[in-house]
Amino acid sequence: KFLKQKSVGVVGVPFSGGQPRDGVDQGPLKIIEFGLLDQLKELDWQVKFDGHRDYTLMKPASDPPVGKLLNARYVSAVTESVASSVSAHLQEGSLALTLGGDHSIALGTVAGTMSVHPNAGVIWVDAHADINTPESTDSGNIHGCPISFLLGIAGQLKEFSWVKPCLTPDRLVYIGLRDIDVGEKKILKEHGIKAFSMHEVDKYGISKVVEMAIEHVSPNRSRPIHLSFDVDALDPTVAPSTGTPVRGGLTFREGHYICEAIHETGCMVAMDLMEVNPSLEDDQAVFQTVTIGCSLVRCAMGETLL
Ligand code: 4U7
Ligand code: MN
Ligand code: MN
Ligand code: MN
Repeated sequence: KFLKQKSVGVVGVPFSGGQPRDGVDQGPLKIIEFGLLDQLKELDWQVKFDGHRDYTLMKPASDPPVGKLLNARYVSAVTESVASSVSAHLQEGSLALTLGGDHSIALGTVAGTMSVHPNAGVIWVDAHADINTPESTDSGNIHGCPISFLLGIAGQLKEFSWVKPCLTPDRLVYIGLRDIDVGEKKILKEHGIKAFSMHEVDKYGISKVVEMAIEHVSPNRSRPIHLSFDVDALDPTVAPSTGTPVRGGLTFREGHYICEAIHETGCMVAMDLMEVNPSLEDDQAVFQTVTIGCSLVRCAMGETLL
């Protein structure tokens, strides 16, 4: 509906600067090694892969904390570049698929989407709300903050001067939340942001939750959808290799159902798959996490069970 052709631009972002644990930068490499690009071709997508870009070239020689924020200049430079990659694919009428890397990258992907589809809605699937401001963050890790920058509630930081507020609170919805900081709770309330925590998933079931989430950000499927999927939304028994696991998460099927239902809308223009860290847990856990990451993407891009 919002794409010109069945083609996908794949942006691999081997970046870990939004959080302290090494290894998440190897996510894109492992996912592609696993064969995701061929799997998408099998689904009849024309695949354009940007190649494994080396973002370490953008690392500033010195990057002292900006208030509490860590690696602010580095995150800003990488996300600005990601925004233009995503934007270029969308401008050509392709879907943009971004593989992370830590979730700070979504500051770039969502900004890129909004530059081409300014009224797009965002479905953020995550155990966490990632809406801390530079003031509210305790950790200083920017992967916990991207949404506040997108909404324009982060204040003006000269290090992030390229970021313009591009998302409104009514075009954002969460699924899977279960570990929200006190400051984040206040922000969600204050701005009336729609959120389906694991409590609502238990209460209504995943199909009702996804239907309500889609209707919220894309009423009658009138708006393009950006899906930002943090694998830690899934239960750690299902996707163990991630930096900030939280128990009580989505099951294997619930995760896939979300992707299938979003595909069925025909509105998805961009997807992020974030926080896969192949250096955490054992080989079997890594295999399990990379495997599920690929199958989530395939489902969002049209793979069906029958
Ligand atoms: B992720 C946290 F304090 N809220 O800000 C923070 F609990 O992209 C976690 O969802 C952020 O994995 C998690 O550091 C970011 C913390
Ligand atoms: Mn996240
Ligand atoms: Mn998370
Ligand atoms: Mn995480």
